[in-house]
Amino acid sequence: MKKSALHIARAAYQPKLPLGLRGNVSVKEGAPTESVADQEEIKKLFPNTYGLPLVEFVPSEEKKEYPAINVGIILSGGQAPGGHNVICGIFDELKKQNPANKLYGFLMGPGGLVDHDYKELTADIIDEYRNTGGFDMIGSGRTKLEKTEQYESGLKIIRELDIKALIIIGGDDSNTNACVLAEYYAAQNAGVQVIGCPKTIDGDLKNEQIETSFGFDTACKTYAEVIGNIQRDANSARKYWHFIKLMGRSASHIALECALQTQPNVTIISEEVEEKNMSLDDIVEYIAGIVAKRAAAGNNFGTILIPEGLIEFVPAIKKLIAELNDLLAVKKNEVEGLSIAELRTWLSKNLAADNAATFLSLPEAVGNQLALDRDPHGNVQVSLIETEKLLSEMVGEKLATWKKEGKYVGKFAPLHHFFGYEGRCAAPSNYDADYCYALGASAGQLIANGKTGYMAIVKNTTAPAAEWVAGGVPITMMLNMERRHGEMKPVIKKALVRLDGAPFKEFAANRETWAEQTAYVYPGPIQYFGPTEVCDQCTVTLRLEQGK
Ligand code: FBP
Repeated sequence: MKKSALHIARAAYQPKLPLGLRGNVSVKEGAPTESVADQEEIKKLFPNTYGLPLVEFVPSEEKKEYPAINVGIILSGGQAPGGHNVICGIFDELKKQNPANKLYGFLMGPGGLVDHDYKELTADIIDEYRNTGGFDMIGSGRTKLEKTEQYESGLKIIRELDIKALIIIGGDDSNTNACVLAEYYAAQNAGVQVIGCPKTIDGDLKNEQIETSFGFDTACKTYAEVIGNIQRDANSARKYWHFIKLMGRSASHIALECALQTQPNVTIISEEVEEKNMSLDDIVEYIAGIVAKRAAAGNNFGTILIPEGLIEFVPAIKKLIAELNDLLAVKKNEVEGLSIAELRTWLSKNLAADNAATFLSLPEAVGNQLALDRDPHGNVQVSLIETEKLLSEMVGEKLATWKKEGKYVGKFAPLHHFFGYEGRCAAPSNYDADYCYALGASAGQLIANGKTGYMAIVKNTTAPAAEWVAGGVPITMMLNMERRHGEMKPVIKKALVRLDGAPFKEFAANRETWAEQTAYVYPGPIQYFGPTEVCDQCTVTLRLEQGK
């Protein structure tokens, strides 16, 4: 691999570890835990992994002897900056425990475990990837681990490679599956531990125990850099309205964080749209109102941030998707093999009247996306829906109507952008490089201490890294029962933007000023070398959430 100068310089960066993971480590165990809701049902479903205590790693005087073990890892789901550092953190921790320990990477996601596709990760491979972005060391995939045959096939290769523990690095769905797998192997007395690790740029895998998911920091900083660049261009040329769709499948954390970092003229937060029961037309009217107001002040330009999951939060569309999910799952046999035109006709007859009307009112391409292409976890592939174009078209139409009515609307020239894949493999910021490395080391310690059904966590990350606190949380503690495809399932509760939370409140207190004035902030590119106030800051979201 030909290396850039940054790649070479960055390889020498030694991620900082919390004090508790630096030397000899001992474990502090808390009281038994409960799931966040539906305790009786979750306890019944996870008899072997329910109620375990929280654990924290603290410095110790005693040097422990660790028997040699083999460990397997899987990268699951969408890429997120810092994944390689999790693997490096696991590798270094395992080698620190016992140089004879071995690490195997299953290739291209959970499918690699099922299909027995793997490679041993040796020091020379690991060193190539220190502090780099991407998941290309072993690749990732979205195969859902949910069937007994898959667990058994996995067990076969686990036995063959004499693997003692499996680490699944993934988002809420993948960690839910890790929990189910941990319970399955525990119930079988298979002697295989399963540990999860919180990954996703979307930032929606967080709760009392998980401060943030890794990759969110770097992805937001990468998007904020280009949004800032666009804003500087907009403010220089003063002739375009930029509609910018941002990744984040369901939650609007990325859009909110980017808004806090760059102060654009408009930011739509899906969770607010749902809460206020806004229709698509309400959103369009809101945006058009700001366009017209700025035009009246001579500003025929601006920036608009749109979360990619917006469409799913417009209440009428959410209701439609819920029925589509159930209907397409229950009537699978009837719809299999239908062409898209036939499926549209079938749906217009089989959906409830109000949902059918919503379905048919949507532009055909959007309706088709909702009815068709789900990922293996059943998610609507919102990254493929061009919400930014849909909204700008509708805003253009609204402004044209207002113009006909005699209202001054100025000139409206929209441009479209989608920032998603551009940020998922960026070289991790110092925050993500350190956070991921510590998560990896923490996962290694959870294994050494015989834990299963746990997720590695690192807390207090708004403080300097030495003061971070590493440990583990039983995954069952984060579960609740939710309806998925017509059935109640135990799942990790997804963290959406809280409208009563400090980040949203900060945004809401300022958005009117940002709409009318041109109050852009230009964050510039992520800095890896330099003063700590430039290089080592966490997200504004995390800082505000922690009242810092
Ligand atoms: P994860 O939830 O697996 O981390 O993926 C997040 C994400 O980047 C979303 O923001 C986006 O909607 C989706 O992945 C895109 O998926 P794909 O990579 O399959 O196109």
